[in-house]
Formats: sequence, C-alpha cells, structure tokens
Amino acid sequence: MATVELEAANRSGDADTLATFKEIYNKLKEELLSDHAVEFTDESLQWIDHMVDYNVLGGKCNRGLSVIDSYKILKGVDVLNHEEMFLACTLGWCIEWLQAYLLVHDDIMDNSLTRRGKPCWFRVPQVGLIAINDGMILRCHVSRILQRHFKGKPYYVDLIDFFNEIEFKTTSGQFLDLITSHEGDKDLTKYNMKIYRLIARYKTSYYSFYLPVACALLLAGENLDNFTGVKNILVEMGTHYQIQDDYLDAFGDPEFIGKIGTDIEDYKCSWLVVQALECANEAQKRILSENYGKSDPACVARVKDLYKDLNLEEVFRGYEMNSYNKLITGIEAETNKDIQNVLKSFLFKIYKRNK
Ligand code: DMA
Ligand code: MG
Ligand code: MG
Ligand code: MG
Repeated sequence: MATVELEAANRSGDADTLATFKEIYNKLKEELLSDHAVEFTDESLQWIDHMVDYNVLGGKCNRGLSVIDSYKILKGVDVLNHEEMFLACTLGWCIEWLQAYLLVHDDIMDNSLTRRGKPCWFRVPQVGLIAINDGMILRCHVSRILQRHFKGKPYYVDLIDFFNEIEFKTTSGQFLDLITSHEGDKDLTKYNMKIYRLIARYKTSYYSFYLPVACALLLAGENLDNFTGVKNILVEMGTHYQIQDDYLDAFGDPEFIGKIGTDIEDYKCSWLVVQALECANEAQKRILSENYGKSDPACVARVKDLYKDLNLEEVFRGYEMNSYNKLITGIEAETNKDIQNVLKSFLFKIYKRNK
C-alpha cells in the first residue's frame, strides 16, 4: 500500500471492521458473564456487566484496532478470514481490557475526576474503592479470554508470558511516575528529559505501541526476538504519544479529550514542566516551585500562564514535527516494506491528534 492510501484508509476508518470489532466485544463479554469458574449472583453479574461496559468502552480503540490493521498488513490482505478476524479482534480487546484495568487504577492514583467524558469509575458513588478490585477483575478477564480462545495454539505460552511482561513494564512505569512526583519530596531540580523518557517508555510505550504490533506478529507466526528494531521504533512512538498526552493535559479541551487534566496538581514529571524548567529564568523557576503541585486553581492557572509566557505551545509543535520526521526516517530504514507499513499506519493514527 502506498503511503497516501495508507493515510486515507486510517483517517476514514473502516466501518465493517469497527462493526465486527464491536460484535466480538459483546461475545467476549457474554462469555465472561457465563464463566462457570465462579458462581456469581444475579446482582454481581449485573455489576460486572455494567462495570465492563463503563470501563472498557468509550475510548478511541486505537490499540485494539491496530492489532487488526497490523495483522492485515503482515498477511498482505485487505480482508481476513473469519477465524483470523476473530483472533485479531480478540487480542485487540485483550489490550483494551488491559488498558481499562490500568486506567481504573491510574485514575485513583492520579486523583482524577473524569475519563472518556464521564466520572472516573472510582468517583461513581456506589463504587468508591471497590474500583481497586474491579480493576483486578478486568485484568483477570484478560487471562480468561486468552485461555478460552488461545489455549492449544503453538504461541499460547509466548502470548501469556508476553502480556505478563508488558504488564510488569507498565506497572513499573506507573511506579516510577508516582515515586518521582511523591508528596513531601518536592524537588523540581530532579525533573529532566532523561527521567521523563524513562517514565514514558515504561508506563505508556510498551502496552500502547509494542503490545498491539507484537500481538499481530505472534498471530502471523513470527518470533518477536527478530523484531528488536521494530520494538525500538514503537517505544519511541509511545514517548511521542505520552508527550502529546502531557500537552493535552494542560492545553487540550476537557470536553473534547474527555478528561480534566491533573498533572500540575499532581506534581507530575510532565513533558511541559521539564520544558519549562529548561527555558525558565530564575524568577520563572521560583514561580514554578511556588505553584507547581498545588490543587488551588489559582496556582494551576499561574503555572499555565507561565507555560504560555514560555511559548510551550510552539515548543510542542516544533517537537511534534521533529519527532515525526525522525520516526519516519527510522521507519524507512527498516528493510521490510510490510513492517514499514505497519509502523506508518500506527504513526498516522496518532500524528497531530487532539484527543
Ligand atoms: C497513563 O499516564 C499511563 C497509564 C499506564 C494508564 P497518565 O496518567 O498521564 O494518563 P491519563 O492522562 O490518561 O490519566
Ligand atoms: Mg492519569
Ligand atoms: Mg498516571
Ligand atoms: Mg496524562
């Protein structure tokens, strides 16, 4: 596929694929609700049904759909057969389910208010800290789905190992994110691009970028050890994605992105604060250390004003363009054309996103 066609295909989205993807969601959820490994009461089944819809649905599904897109490109077909489509969608949903679990916990830890245009799950009055266990149920669902549909496949053990490894990397990234912004230990001088990249790589890149493509490679019968170059590009793409996330946290429209930013209040090692520290003068640094990490809206506004004074919107646009060009150069250095197309297809999905 030529670049222009690829780009068009991604931007228009494929209505049939989306419809099938959604149908398979319903099937997977029904299977989980009729899973006889546990005797559930009617009341608890209703809770799980609602909890899964509330947390797994409502996102962009970029990660899940990328498994299908990548698998099609690797196989060199526009349409997958019934079985292939089912397996690709199922792995796509496993990633969406994993993400749902990560987000339920992330919102508690980040003390967030909204997600995907609704209150965060733990903010729902009847839910509260039950959300911790609900998150764990969502994670267990991933294993149940994999067991039901992949046990017996030659790559089953690799798949399980792989999901476990990605989860370990992600929770370690979350740990780094939390420990770096730890209360009582507020010291902006420790924030720099090196620590920033480390956090972004672990908390975001592996599960959001490497996992979908690796799932498609495993489905195509490939050995992941032969794709370390691909992994490195995807990890870099994930960092680009997290930088966009950090930018949108302060500058995005909460109505549109579906969440209210909390990075300033949370004293996060955000890309914006790292950039601000790099170009601020002494007086501006003082403003930052006096206002960053406080929940008072006036302090948050002061930090955002400073970001504007430092022209961080422009710095971000520059970064975005530069990073895009570097990614394209890296992708075009890959010898395999199919792999190039898998990577480009993913990059086009996220480039200049405003959501
Ligand atoms: C999210 O980082 C990372 C994971 C693993 C969910 P974040 O807290 O910046 O995400 P969000 O802005 O969506 O809360
Ligand atoms: Mg968060
Ligand atoms: Mg977080
Ligand atoms: Mg964020």
